[in-house]
Amino acid sequence: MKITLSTLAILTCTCASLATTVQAADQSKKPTASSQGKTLPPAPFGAVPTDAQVNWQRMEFYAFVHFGLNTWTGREWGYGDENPKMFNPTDFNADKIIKTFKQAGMKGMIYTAKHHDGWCSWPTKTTGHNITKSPWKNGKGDVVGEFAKACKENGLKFGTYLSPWDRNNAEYGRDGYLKTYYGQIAELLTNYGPVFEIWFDGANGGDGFYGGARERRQIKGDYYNFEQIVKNIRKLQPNCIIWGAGHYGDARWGGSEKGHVNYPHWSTLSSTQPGGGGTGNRGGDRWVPAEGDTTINHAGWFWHAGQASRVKSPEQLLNVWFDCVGRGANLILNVAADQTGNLDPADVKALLAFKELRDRLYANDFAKGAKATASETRGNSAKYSPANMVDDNLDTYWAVEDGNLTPSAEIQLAKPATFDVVRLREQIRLGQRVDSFEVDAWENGVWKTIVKDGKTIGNQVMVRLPEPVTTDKLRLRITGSQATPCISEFSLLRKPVIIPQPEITRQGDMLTIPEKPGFTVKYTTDGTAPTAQSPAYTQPVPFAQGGLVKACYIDKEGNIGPVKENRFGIPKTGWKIVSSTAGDATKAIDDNPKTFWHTHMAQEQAPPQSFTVDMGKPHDLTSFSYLPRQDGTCHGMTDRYTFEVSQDGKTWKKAAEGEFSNLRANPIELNVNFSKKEPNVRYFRFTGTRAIEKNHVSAAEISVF
Ligand code: FUL
Ligand code: CA
Repeated sequence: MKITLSTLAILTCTCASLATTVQAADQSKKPTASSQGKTLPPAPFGAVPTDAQVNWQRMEFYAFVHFGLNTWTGREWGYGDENPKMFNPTDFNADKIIKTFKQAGMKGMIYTAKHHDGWCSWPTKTTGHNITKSPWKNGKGDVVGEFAKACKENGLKFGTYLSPWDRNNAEYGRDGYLKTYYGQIAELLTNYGPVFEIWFDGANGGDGFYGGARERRQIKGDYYNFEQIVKNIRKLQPNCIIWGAGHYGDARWGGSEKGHVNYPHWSTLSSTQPGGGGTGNRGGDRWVPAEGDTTINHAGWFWHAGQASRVKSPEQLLNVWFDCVGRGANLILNVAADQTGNLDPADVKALLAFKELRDRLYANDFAKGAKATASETRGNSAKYSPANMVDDNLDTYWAVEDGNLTPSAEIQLAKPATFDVVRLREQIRLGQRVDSFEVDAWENGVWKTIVKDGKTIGNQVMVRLPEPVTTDKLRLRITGSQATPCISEFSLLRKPVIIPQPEITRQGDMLTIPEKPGFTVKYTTDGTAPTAQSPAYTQPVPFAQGGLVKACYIDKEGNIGPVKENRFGIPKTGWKIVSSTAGDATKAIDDNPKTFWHTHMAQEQAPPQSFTVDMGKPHDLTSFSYLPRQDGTCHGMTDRYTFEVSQDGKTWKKAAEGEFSNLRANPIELNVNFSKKEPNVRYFRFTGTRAIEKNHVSAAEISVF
């Protein structure tokens, strides 16, 4: 990765108009880097981004769309034997979806052209398991093409996800598949115009259909030959950001499927130090910035029936924003399309409310245009003036002499401002340099430190203050850096005041919604949206049946906050464990997500392990759910299960069996719909038949609906 002449030209552009705000630096000091009377910019430090990476990091926010056969089966990972005939959206309109993304401030979208199930959503020549076999548009459809076109027409960038793991392909795990896979990459990068990013998912190998073999296939680390894949992509689309791809890609995973990235945060990775993923490696030799990925809906990556009750609140999304974009990473937010081919209205509502919160956050940068002075200015030159930090221009920056690793600068605002977010940005074209910083506010005639122990800055850092601060003068102190710091931006923002969204919990037969000072709580149990006229919550509410509960806070002015929906299963009061093969199964039916049933690591407690429940009375059931343990480990999480039902505890019937997918990366509650309603069920038996880690079985909660 090299810094090009054109980027240097941008970096050294003259900002003469800003010269008046520069305080005279120490005249006795000689610029360390000058040539024929001109002050040279600081030399790049360590790994630096390519132009394509800089442009990509400036996008900040784009959509992920998971849409394929799983949308019809309700699975998160298809096995590979799904019938392409299922794919038949009644009302798919790419333009409408992309317009929503645009309205939400997203700069692009990435579509799952092929997920792990191997079904290709474009008319590929590489496999018959594709959209030409689907009834949609009489086999003439091309979802990739429609999304690419809609992106182009609406000014968004188009990207694609192409799962390396292919549970359909008979040759998967052998040489034969590689040719197919390379062919798919080539088709996607040749036939659909510019692709801004291609995603190579890390979930690889395991059991699958594999052309009918129905077996487990493990692959070795270098099976796909990503070095070669990357070379091929560079030829086809040199500006395409390659996500993942072992040690050869341009961008890395943020480290969780919650969208968060860690702090301190480095955009660099080291070829010699393994790990680093979430935080990156300080002083790493490759510029590989992070992308935080998450879904707007707790139900998973694909659309699932009834998921409206699991959408994230605008406030939760804003917190993701701070923990991702606010740490210098990009955010890819999944908004899945449903069986009609539309986005879920509940998701869209949250997405647009989230946009409004960001608009309010960015409405005023109180530091913009402030008078800036510094302990030192490189070459005493306007090009490196501290005023460049408050000019709302990412290309200009404040710099000091080489060797000065701990400079400071002050900004004087025209009038006092109240803010609770401090944002700083480095000129990343010159590498990531700063190790630590602090920020002081001038309050009552003294400096008060408002940001203590700030660590990395990099592409950007947004520090949320515990309380709003009011002042008209601030000081930035860089307290440690690897090379002379180059600071592009220093901003002061105010978080929007948000009406929170309530949490609704159930213990036994009673619903609880926390009350908040300054708000009334309104709720409904009949499926309608709560309004000012709905019942007010003042004490736990009896709720003996399962079903939908909705609640919201209303402030003193009558503003209604975001509505929280919860879908509760059949109440667990009176349930009894009839038998269990091992462990304390009451922990899986105690309505407490923190406690969990588990068997032990002993031969006789290895999967399959099961427990049987007597619900005390009969219910008509349509689905059940499995909540994996929530304590941060995957031990005993069961990725294969059977679920049996009985009316009398003697005659049993299998109501469902299958796979829980993606538990390791995204351990959420997974719902399984029965193929038909099971009437008068009084007993059920859950069996975990395989564990993803350690040879025993665990479950935090089993619920029925
Ligand atoms: C994961 C996959 O296994 C999930 O299904 C999803 O596509 C997510 C974005 O990446 O690793
Ligand atoms: Ca529990």
